[in-house]
Amino acid sequence: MLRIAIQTKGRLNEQSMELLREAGVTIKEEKRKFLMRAADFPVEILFLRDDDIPQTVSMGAADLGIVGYNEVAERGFEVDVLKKLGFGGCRISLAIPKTEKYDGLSYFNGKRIATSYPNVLQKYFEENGITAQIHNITGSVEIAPAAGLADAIFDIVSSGGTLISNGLVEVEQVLHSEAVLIGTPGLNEEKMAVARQLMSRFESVIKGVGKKYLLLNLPVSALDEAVSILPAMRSPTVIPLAQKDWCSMQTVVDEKVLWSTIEKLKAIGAEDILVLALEKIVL
Ligand code: PRT
Ligand code: ZN
Repeated sequence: MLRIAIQTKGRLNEQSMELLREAGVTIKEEKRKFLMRAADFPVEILFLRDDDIPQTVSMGAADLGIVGYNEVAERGFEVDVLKKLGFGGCRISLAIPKTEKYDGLSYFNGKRIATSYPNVLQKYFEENGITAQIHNITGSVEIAPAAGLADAIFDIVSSGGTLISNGLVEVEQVLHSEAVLIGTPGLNEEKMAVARQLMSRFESVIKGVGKKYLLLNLPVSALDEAVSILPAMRSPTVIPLAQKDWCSMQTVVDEKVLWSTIEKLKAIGAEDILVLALEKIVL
C-alpha cells in the first residue's frame, strides 16, 4: 500500500488534507491517528512534523510526501520532486535592519546571520563568494537582530509583515518555495502506478483552482468578438437560444480576469451572465 506523509499540523496541513480530499482520498478525521488508511483509495496517510518528511520519504518509510520545497532544499536528502502543488508559496530571503545601508551582497562579508536554513544559506554564500558567520537558530529568527544575536537574518517571507514589524527589510530573495509532492527514488512499478493516478487527480484539482464557470446569453452578431475576449480551454461552447439571433455561451475563466472579462462581454451585449463555481478540470 502506498504511504503518503503530510504535516500533522501547521501551515501545510489543511491544504494538504484538502488536496487529498478533493482528489478522492479521505480519512475519518474524528478518529485521527498518526497513520491512517484512506477510505476510498489504496493509500495510507502518515502524519509527521514537516522537518521529518524529506528523510522519511528518502528512506522509503513513506513513498510520497507533501512538504515545502524549502525543507527539501535544506535537509538535502535524496528524494524525487514529482510535482509542484500550487499552495504554501513563500521565499527564503536575507533581511537586515532597515536603518542599515545595503550596497549589495558583499554587505554580508563578516556579518552574523541568524537562520533555520543554514545549509541553503551556506550554499548560496559559497556560490557568491561571501564569508559570513551563520548562526543556526530554531524559533523566532526575526527577533535576533534586535536582541543583538545577529546582524541579519535569513528566513521565510510570505507577506513581508513579520519583517516590517521587526524593523527589518528584505534585501535578497534566495529561494522560492511552495508545497511539493516528493517521492522515494526508484519506487516500484506497482506503487508508481498508484502515484501516477494520484498525481493526475492532483493535476485536475490544481487546474480548477482559481477558475470559474461562466454562462451567458449573447446576440449572435457579437459572437466573434466574444470568442476573442474569452480564453476558453479549446473554444467556448455555443448553443442556439429559442429566441432568434441569440445564443448561449459557456466557458471557463480565470478568477483573476473574471470581472474585466464580464465587463468586456457586457459592453458587446452579453446578458444573463451566470458565474458558477468550478470543481475540477479533467483533461
Ligand atoms: O510543526 P512543524 O515542524 O510541522 O511545522 P513548522 O512550524 O516547522 O512549519 P510551519 O507550519 O510554520 O510551515 C510549514 C511550511 O509552510 C514551511 O516549511 C513553508 O514551506 C510554508 N510557509 C509558507 C511558511 C510561510 N509561508 C510563512 N510565512 N512557513 C513559515 N512562515 C513564517 C516565517 O517563518 C515567518 O516567521 O511566517 C513568518 C513570515 O510570514 P509573513 O507573512 O509575515 O512574511
Ligand atoms: Zn518544522
